[in-house]
Amino acid sequence: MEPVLFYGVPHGCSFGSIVALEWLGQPYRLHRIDMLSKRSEGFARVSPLGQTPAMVDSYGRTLTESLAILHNIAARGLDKGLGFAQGTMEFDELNWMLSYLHTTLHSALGHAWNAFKLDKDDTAGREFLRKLAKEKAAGAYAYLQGVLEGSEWLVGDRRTVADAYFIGIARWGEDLELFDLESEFPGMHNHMARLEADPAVIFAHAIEDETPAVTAGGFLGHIDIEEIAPRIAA
Ligand SMILES: N[C@@H](CCC(=O)N[C@@H](CS)C(=O)NCC(=O)O)C(=O)O
Repeated sequence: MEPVLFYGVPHGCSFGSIVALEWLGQPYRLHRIDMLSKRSEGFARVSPLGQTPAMVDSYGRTLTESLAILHNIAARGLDKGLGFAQGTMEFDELNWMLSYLHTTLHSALGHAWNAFKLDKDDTAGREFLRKLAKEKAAGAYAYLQGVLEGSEWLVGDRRTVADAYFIGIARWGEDLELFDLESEFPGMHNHMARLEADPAVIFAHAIEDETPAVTAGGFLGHIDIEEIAPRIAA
């Protein structure tokens, strides 16, 4: 059976995995997780840490962590240029960029998500975390803008899973009201604007927002946890 991606709302980093699956164009299903609510037992079997994204592959094996999922998708999409063969310089460059996006940009903006989840009365805690997020993320945005000065895409000369992952997390700077990206990082904002016009990105927004979503062909619909459970390998 086709792989199932568990994506999180609101504004999950799983957004990038949805975009990558659309670019891949192979059959897949989705399962929605509200990250502000209690997780089901079924989901705990797929993602013991309770985080999204998570994936059940066509053999019933579970996979968590964006980078692992994106590499899985990229390996199935080498013919589409979504990734590169392991052992090549391009693969190392893609792996490096994905790691940078996760360990630097995602973790910087993660401080602001922690502020969002903090007790409303803890003003000092919220302010501290937001300041930290802004400082760290500004450095990452400036760095990525520099990368994009010499290149149309984050890695190589075609869109890859790095661009898919990037658009899912770079948006947080404005979602969390930390930056006005257009005026502060115009070069990076241009890359985001180009990606925002991509049908796969439009699709992923529609999925998150529960509005009509037009797939490039791979999306076969949402699936319930009860239907997935028997497929999960022991
Ligand atoms: N290292 C994980 C982090 C995933 C992560 O931070 N997921 C967030 C959404 S973007 C999440 O599930 N948050 C809910 C929680 O931690 O309870 C990855 O890269 O996949």
